[in-house]
Amino acid sequence: MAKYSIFSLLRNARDDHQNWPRVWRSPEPKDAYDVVIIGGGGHGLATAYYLAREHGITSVAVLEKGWLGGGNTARNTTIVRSNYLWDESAAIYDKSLKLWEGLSQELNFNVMFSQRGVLNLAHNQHDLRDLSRRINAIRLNGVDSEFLTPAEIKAFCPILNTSPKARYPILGASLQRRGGNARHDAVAWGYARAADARGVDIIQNCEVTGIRRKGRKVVGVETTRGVIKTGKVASVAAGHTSVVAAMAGLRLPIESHPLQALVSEPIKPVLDTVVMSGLVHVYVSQSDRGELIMGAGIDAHNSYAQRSGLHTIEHMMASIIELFPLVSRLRMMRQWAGVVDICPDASPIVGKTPVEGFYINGGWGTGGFKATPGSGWAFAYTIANDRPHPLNEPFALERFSSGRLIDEHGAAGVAH
Ligand code: FAD
Ligand code: PYC
Repeated sequence: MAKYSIFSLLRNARDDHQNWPRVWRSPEPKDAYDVVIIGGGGHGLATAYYLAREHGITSVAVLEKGWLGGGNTARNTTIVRSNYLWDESAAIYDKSLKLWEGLSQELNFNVMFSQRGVLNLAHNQHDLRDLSRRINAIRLNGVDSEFLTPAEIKAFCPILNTSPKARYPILGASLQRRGGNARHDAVAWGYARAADARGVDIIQNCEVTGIRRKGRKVVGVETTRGVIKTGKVASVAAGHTSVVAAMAGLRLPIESHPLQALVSEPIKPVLDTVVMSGLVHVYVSQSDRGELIMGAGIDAHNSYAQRSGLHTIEHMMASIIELFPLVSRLRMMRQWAGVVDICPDASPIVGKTPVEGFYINGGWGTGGFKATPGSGWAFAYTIANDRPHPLNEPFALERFSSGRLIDEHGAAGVAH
């Protein structure tokens, strides 16, 4: 792995970025691999890394139809937290949060993980009751969560409008101090570099167009760069989970929707936490560049178009100004969308499928960025051992026939 000193950084800067070493190789696809991963987002790359790191499986190809992290990994608003309601969710999201806490060191790549806290606001009695139920459930699972009064909220986040005269007054909030943000691209790049260094082939501009089966068993994939033989295919294709599953002959209980976000022009630091309000229906944090990053709910219609719309700007602006009057003076700079795959219970599908050798990791909906390390870690175990890890066992596809659903619509809060 390349080592960088301050001198090499200065020399490279003077070279106008010429002669920089490649951070990962760009190999031609081989004829066969032990494992083929479809999708070079954070989850796919993390899966490849942990396959190599934890299980010694290095004959792995990550096939990405576009560029690394160009999907939802690069389109999300980077909120990381583990304040979920049910035990199964707490276990996998908090495993992920613990991995986030050591990720920059683990990958030797600064993923800019910042534990600035995540506030969830309550605006009425119903919100308050729901909040206290959640705080208790979360703490029973050993995950940090605390209640803040309006005065404590004002001290923690002074620019919030905590006036009792507000149209939607803030009556309290839950705070997860260990939550926060990370730099989305860096997560993809860090995992890519570390996986590549362990021998994983990362192949961009290579779309999987078909999955070859012999009876009930997977034997390979068809791609825009030829056929690749393999006994194990792992789909990690957020936004297109159902499309890829259909190639293996499976129909999934997933709906795909656009989810939009936008950023303001950069301003001086004013917000050093993440604020979410399910009722006023907006969430916001400030990036290191100074932009306010905002989002709200999914578009109601199903679509594979990554297109944004005027109605969302209007909705988000009305909501954000209710909470933060100072935003009324700000100009908005960029708006975009990603396509999110949502299961009926708003929890993901991570595990084996009825097709031998075909594994699915998808349906993370609006909240999978935070799960990237934990999801990759558990999924790699599942692929390596051909059986689920206890962390992802509850998230099996069979739950939609057994009825053991894990309803986390409430934890998505703003986004659904
Ligand atoms: P992706 O990064 O989308 O990777 C999947 C890859 O598969 C893509 O690069 C795609 O090109 C590739 N692919 C698809 N089909 C094929 C094929 N046939 N062949 C080859 N490659 C293929 N989550 C949070 O936790 N916190 C947030 O604050 C948050 N905010 C969000 C805001 C927005 C606007 C959006 C859209 C999502 C947000 N999410 C958030 C959700 C989060 O982004 C996703 O759950 C997560 O990034 C999914 O990661 P991934 O690696 O699975 O997906
Ligand atoms: O999961 O925290 C989240 C989230 C916020 C916005 C979109 N997803």
